Amino acid sequence: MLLSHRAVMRSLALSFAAASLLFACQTRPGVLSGEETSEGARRVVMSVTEAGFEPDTITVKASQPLELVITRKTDATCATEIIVDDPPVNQKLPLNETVTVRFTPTKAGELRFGCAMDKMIGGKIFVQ
Ligand SMILES: [Cu+2]
Repeated sequence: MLLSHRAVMRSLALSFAAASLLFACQTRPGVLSGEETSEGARRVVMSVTEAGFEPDTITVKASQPLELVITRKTDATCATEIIVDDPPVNQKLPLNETVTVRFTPTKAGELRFGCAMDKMIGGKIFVQ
């Protein structure tokens, strides 16, 4: 009843592939980020650290109000506000204060967000 070496290797490879797939799905379009509030908005918790916005890629639905609950935890980067072009968002992120940024993405596609310097520190919102 011993598994052959090859069978063991194959099942290891399969579980690795499954784990990678699961991991990929968390950041890829298709799986919505965050949670739905009782008011029907989508709430995503983010922070700004020395690595930038975390998470820096989220997926949401067009026409669903979005609430980004953001806490900036570092003064070491220039990401002291969050900018979105369409719809226009420009919200200061005071250090160590949790700010709720509310807007509703209207069009499906990719929406960039980030700091005031052309979103050099920022990320992407996949709107589906
Ligand atoms: Cu910047």
